[in-house]
Amino acid sequence: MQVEIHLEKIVKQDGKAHLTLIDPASQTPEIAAEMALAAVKGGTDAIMIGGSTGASGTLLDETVMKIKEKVDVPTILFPGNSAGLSSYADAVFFMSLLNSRDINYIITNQVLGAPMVYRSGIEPISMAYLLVEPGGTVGWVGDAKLIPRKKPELAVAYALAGKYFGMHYTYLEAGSGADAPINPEMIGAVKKVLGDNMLIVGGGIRDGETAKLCAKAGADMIVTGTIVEETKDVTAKVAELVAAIKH
Ligand code: 1GP
Repeated sequence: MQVEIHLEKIVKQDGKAHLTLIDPASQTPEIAAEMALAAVKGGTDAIMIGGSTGASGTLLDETVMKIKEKVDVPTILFPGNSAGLSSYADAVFFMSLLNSRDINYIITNQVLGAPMVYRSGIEPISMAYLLVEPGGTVGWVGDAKLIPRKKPELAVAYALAGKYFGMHYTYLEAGSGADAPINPEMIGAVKKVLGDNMLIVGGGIRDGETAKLCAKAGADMIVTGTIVEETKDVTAKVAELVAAIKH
């Protein structure tokens, strides 16, 4: 499956895409697969699999395999480091945490993981990963020099640098479970300079209204993770988010 082309088609067709993030460390592979199925029933377009801590090895492989048994939307790895790769997934967000102070998150993990991506044939989707306040666990783990919430011009400068490096996607990340999502001004300013390049926004989005604000401001894809873990009715919650962002 050509995942990048597939996602582009969805964004062209529906205006926006919704991605569901599942952290393999948060539940068993069986429950992860049930959550993925429920999210697909709600209309999610792809399942992202990863996390900053503990999303690796057998647990990761089994989670990807179980999810793939249940759903036919793309599975995309969202690795916290080079151990977050699994040959069973369809694609990987091959990302660099551009505003990290730690070279490991900018290039070293990517160098360590690249041969495995090459051998396994998982599709790499190049991405500039940008951490904005509050940043959460990933901000701490990735030693990010967090972009202040009210400094869109800094996010724009990073996004441009990523684009000029040839990265196809930009991800504005507030951190999983953030109490405030990326603000619309920053999303709009970044999308303006990205043009046709894809903009993903995530972190702290819990309801349709917030998802809609982010989408309207310029996000092409909205990621939600925590709310899917917390809600009892995953299908209904994802349906709410999807209905809010798609035309
Ligand atoms: C985290 O942006 C994603 O990487 C999702 O964040 O868990 O807050 O939905 P939430």
